Amino acid sequence: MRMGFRWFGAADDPIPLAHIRQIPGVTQIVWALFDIPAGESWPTGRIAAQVAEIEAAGLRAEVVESVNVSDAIKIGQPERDRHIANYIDTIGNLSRSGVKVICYNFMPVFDWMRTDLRFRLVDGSAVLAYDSALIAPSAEEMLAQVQRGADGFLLPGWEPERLAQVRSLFEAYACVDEAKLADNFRYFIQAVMPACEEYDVRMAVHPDDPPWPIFGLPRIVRNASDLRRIEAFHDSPYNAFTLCTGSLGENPDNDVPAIIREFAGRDKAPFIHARNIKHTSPGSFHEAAHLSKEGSLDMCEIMLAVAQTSPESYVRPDHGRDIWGERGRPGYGLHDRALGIAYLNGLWEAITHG
Ligand code: CS2
Ligand code: MN
Repeated sequence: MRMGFRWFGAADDPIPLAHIRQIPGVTQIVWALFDIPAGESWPTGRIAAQVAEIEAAGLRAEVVESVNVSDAIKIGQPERDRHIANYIDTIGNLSRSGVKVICYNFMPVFDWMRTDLRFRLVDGSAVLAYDSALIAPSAEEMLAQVQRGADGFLLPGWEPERLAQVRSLFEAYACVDEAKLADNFRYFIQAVMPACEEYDVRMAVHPDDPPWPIFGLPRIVRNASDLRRIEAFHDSPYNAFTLCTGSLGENPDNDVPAIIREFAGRDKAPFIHARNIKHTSPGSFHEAAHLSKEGSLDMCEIMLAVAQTSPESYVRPDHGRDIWGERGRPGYGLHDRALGIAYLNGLWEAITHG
């Protein structure tokens, strides 16, 4: 297991690299150039500067999350070939700075979705929560709702400047059903694979979060059979998955340890997001501390599955709670993610101890 920590860059993340360096076992920073729009290529100089900053703090920078895939690629619009050429450029540029894994997603319009960014647990900590009863009937009503509860932070994809595009994006997706989205996904994967194989950079798609359709938009990275379909686009270790235990586990029908065993067992899981969630009612959940008994997932079984099938995978804690008075970027505070790492390290040591 190569333990990592997601970091949003010196300008945007209140957590300094020096503090991350002090979490036992962390060797990797999971990073991105967040200001470059999807579809554009990442310049070599910017990449090298960011990697140098991370390495100067005594950490490595082998995992990028995310190089976002543009909606033009997902919809199959004419600009997609230019965007794919830029993506290929980025793959080459990242490889020259030692990047080994690119995490990305293939969700239309939005990244993850929650209805509450500061849901209070009985112990006073705050977590991200999703209550299907609170999902507004339209994306615009949802935005107003999210903004009210967001404390200045917004869900990814819900930035106010993007709202203007949201309506036209919804129109553009009107003709994209699951089959069409899967075709466009196949087209993308088949186009980037030669570069991944040449440059030794593994693509690792993140599951949809939540793993079911929202606002009538198709979602096709939800469960084991979806992952098998994606694997068949191009069967290679370079066409792989970020197995996010929380996202997959939000659907109680997904047997997360079995999914890890299946795909990591075929060398398709270079990156694991370890997170616990608690099911509350059908279609609803809140996030939880990493400890198994705080949520609905068996984190010990999950780490055992990783240890037995892909012990070299990169792992990071996924979202953490806000605790001890910290008011972090929702899901991305320091304290609870550090606690999560300490716990995952403990499981790992116990599981792998000779
Ligand atoms: C992440 C996702 O914060 C999170 O939940 O796991 O946003 C993830 O970075 C993207 O979906 C991957 O592109
Ligand atoms: Mn995740």
